[in-house]
Order: sequence, then structure tokens, then C-alpha cells
Amino acid sequence: MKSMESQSGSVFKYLMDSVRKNGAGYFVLLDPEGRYSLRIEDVVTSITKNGADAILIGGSSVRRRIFDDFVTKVKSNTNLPIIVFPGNADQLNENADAVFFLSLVSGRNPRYLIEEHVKAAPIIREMGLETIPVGYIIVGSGSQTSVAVESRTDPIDRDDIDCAVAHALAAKYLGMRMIYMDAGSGAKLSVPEKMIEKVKSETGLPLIIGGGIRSPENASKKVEAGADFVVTGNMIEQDPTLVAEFRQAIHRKPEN
Ligand code: 1GP
Repeated sequence: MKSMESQSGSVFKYLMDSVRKNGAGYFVLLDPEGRYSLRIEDVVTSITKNGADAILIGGSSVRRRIFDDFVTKVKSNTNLPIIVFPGNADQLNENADAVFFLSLVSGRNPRYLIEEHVKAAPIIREMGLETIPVGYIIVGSGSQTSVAVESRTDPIDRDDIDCAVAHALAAKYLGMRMIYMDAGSGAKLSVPEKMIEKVKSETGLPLIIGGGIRSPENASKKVEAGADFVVTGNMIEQDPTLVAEFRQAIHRKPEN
């Protein structure tokens, strides 16, 4: 079991400090079942060298053994914080530094609103993992994505900004500390800037944006609209050296 210090919010504090320092933070998502252009050890070394702020690990349906082996490999090749972005309660590992305790608030599937959480809670306590409560909102992206299929939920209409705001506010009032709006891995269309602007201004919560972000320019637009963190997955699977360009586009000094 980890020390009490690791349970008191040190990863969350690190994330907020990096936003204060750089204007916004950059997460790389690694899927244990991803198709990488290099050995995973080399991918992780490159991500670390090129300066992402944290590594997220997760996938819609990864099994426990594959997940555990993958986290162990990533951990032994980086000093960046590793945050679990779990598809289910099997995706937990004590080598991680924190877990996004996600509630899929855009859906109406009890499994992802509370059931997996009840399964995961005693395991998380035993591992001593820091939990970061996150309201997870899937946004329509022009075609079906695996997260919508796996979770058996409908995404929020990408033009319905009021609906996104209502869901994000509900997550805030339930006590969640961050909002993650995700168009889904490999999405054709990323989360619209107008939706980002409004959700950020109406909730004031730290906002993570991911799904279908294929260029540093697009990542930069998300930050200008109000994203505190941008996530890329697929692009880095294909070419980990792109981390440096994405980081430069996302990191910017705050005005004061
Ligand atoms: C998916 O937001 C992440 O949950 C990352 O998406 O793989 O499209 O970058 P991409």
C-alpha cells in the first residue's frame, strides 16, 4: 500500500501546477491494445523526453493481465505521472500514480455511472491509488466510436451546447473535480470549440479535451477555447516524436 501522501491529491496538485506554469497541460493516452510504430519502451522514452505532462493508460475493453503488464512496462521507462483512464474495474494497477474515477455522465448506463465504481473502490483503497473524480462526457463526432459502442451509450449531440453544459454542471454539483469531454478515439470530428468555451465558462472546472485531435494547430484551438488539458492517443501511437510539437502548441504561459 502506498503512503498516505500519495492519497492526498498530489497528482491532482501536480496537474493544476502544470496548468498554472504552462497555461495548459498535455496528456498522451496509451492504449495497451494500440498498434504502435515502435516498441512500447521506445514510445514511452520518446514521450518522456519530448515533454508530455502525464501519461494516461486505458482502453475500452483491455483485460487485466495485458493491462498490468503494460503499466509495468510504461512505469519502468518514465518518470512522468501515470494516470489510469479505465474502461472498467479490471484496469487498475498499483504502479500507477492516480486513477481518473470516471462517471460517464453523458450516458444512462448504470454500469458506467456507478456499478464499475463499486467494484473498483475496495481495490483502489487496497492499492492506495489517488482518485481524481472526473465527469466524463462523450460528444458526437460524425460517426460511431468504440467508446460509444463499448459503453452502450449515446453521445451528446455536438451542436447541443446547452445539453453539454447541463451535464457538466451536474457533474460539478456531484463533486467531480474535472470534466473530460471526449469525441472518442480516432473520431472524425473533435469536440467543437464553441462547446468547450461554454462548458469552461459555465463550470469553471478543469477541462480535459480529447478524441480526433490530429494536429498541433487543432490542439492549440482547443486550448484557446478553454481546454486546460489536451489528450492525444492515435497520433502518438503512429509517431511518438510528434509529442514535442503538440506540447509546444498546448503549453503557453498564462497572461500574468
Ligand atoms: C480517446 O481522447 C482520447 O479517449 C484520444 O483520442 O486517439 O483520437 O487521439 P485519439
